[in-house]
Amino acid sequence: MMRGGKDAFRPRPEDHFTFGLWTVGNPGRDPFGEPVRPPLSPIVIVRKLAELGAYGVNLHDNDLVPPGASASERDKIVREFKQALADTGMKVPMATTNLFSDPAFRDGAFTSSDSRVRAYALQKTLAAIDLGVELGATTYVCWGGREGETNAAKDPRTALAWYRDAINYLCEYVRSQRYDLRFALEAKPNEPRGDIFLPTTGHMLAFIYTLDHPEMVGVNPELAHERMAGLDFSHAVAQALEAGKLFHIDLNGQQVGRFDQDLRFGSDDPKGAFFLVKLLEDAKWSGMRHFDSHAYRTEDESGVWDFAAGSMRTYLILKDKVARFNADPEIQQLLAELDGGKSSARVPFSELRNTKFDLAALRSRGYAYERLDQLTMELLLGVR
Ligand SMILES: [Mn+2]
Repeated sequence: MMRGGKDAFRPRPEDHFTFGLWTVGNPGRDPFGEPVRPPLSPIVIVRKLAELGAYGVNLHDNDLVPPGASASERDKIVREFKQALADTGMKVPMATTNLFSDPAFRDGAFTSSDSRVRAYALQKTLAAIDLGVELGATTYVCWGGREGETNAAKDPRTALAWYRDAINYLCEYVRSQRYDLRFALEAKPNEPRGDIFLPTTGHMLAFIYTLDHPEMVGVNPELAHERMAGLDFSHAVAQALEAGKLFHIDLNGQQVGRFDQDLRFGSDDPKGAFFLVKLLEDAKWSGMRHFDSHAYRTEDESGVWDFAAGSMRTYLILKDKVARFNADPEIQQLLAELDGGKSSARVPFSELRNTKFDLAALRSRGYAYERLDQLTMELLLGVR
């Protein structure tokens, strides 16, 4: 639907935009510099995002409950957070576990060489699953941030078997508790360390079918992570959608071949962002549009809210461009002609061996993709 009027690109809860507490809450730390912004409390984040039109927030266990909190401290924090959710109508559709900050996870979590670390990682994840379910989450994301340090230490086949055991164990736990919860595995090729096991969404998809309960496990593709690997993000998302495995998605911006930039959605490669939005909207995908990104390190708090509002606004602008693309007579005419126009008929499989093809015509035809792509660019650049 094309939008109009002064509120044309104003986000609404029904647009299903969500942010991690860790995204707008990012204090601007980097490997060479200390934090530049004071921490924002989860309650402030919930209230401000609700004002901006978001649907909900997602969290790692430790984004809400600091490590080492007592049971009574935890309960107080969770109670106050739930009150903020109730006051604003904000939801928590997804939760995850921090399995990378604690020095105990220096060799990874589910694939650490130390079986005690692997067991602790599972224990921490069970507690985080309980917290997520208590807050209403129905999707649980697993990102193995530090899995895969050095090949001198372990046979990668063994590490993958440990990884599989961990996900199988977590699925059994969810089944035993009768939780309404599915897992979404998030791939990343590198960072914080040189290599991470299961580096792309395609690797994750293949891994899922080796699990005991593949029906409980899908993927959480992240734009920046596929782009870091130099891949077309829309292709990864399409494969997940087509397999019925797109359980969640992380939107942001990223230049190929750089450090993990986590830029504002659409701020880099707007054309790639457009084709992603087109894919999700054409597929009528009903999931959350989650932003896993953060504001430039230059920003103060008001810059953080500009970043959050901009992320949602860009998505809605691109969604409007998708509607324009789908309604553009010249673009649609070019698309309709691709398969030889309306007069062409598919060759029935039974007649394939005896069909004569006009190879001279097939060899010399043009596809008009230059014109199609230019029309797309003109639409995106605002002159069409
Ligand atoms: Mn992510």
